[in-house]
Amino acid sequence: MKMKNTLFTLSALWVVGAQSAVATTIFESKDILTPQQALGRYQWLQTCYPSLLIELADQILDPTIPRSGEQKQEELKQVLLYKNNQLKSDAKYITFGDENGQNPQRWYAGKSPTDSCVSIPSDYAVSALMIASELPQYCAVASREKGYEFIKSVTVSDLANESGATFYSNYVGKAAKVYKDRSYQLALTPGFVNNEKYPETWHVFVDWNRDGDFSDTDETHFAGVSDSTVNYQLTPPAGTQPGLTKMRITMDYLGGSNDACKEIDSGEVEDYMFYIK
Ligand SMILES: [Ca+2]
Ligand SMILES: [Ca+2]
Repeated sequence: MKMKNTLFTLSALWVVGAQSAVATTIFESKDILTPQQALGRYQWLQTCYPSLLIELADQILDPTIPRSGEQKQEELKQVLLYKNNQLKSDAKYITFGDENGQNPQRWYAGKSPTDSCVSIPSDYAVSALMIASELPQYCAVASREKGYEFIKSVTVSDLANESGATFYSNYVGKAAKVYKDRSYQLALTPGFVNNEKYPETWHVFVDWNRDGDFSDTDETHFAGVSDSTVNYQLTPPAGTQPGLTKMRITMDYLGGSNDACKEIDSGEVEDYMFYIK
């Protein structure tokens, strides 16, 4: 573990929120966490890299008060994450990067205490204290059947995610960077459980106006029907503003729906994040 010669002084730590992050290299790291995940990050560090937290505590807490290592960790946890014993909506968490604060290896620290301890890349260090970002609560949706087909891969802009079969997956933290005045080619690939292929219907929903739903004009995209990869050109509507939002993808053997909140019959639903620039 390499933490001794880090950027670990507060003056070198940027504190960034989702909005200001757009203008910095942190934008590129895409390490965007909800308050709950920020807590998970802290707990993961407590399990895997406790000395790193103690080092940070020594920077932040009053050095004239003697504390044990465990007390330092607990106090730092309160400072970063809690207010009046409640998890803060602007909870802070540690992110990592290379000496320029960038993430060329696409490495991410854990987001929950149960994530396994993976080593920090040797040329990485703590690069910033990030402010957690709470997306609106979107309508819940899932598929009824995942035993035949599923969403195997989603690619758009700099996002590429391969996955197995679930009824619903919420890929918070997996974000695609999207410039509001450009078009993007989405590639959507189905997977089949028994290697028997079926034509699948794809819908893509983006909350372009970031009001917490997928029901505004231009937010529903019918992407096509195929038993192999569907390519769909996605263009942000005129007037789209920069910021963080959500993309939902549904794949359904029985046709799916124009309604992003309607349960689908056989297939999968996956949610991602869009970082609109
Ligand atoms: Ca999947
Ligand atoms: Ca909307």
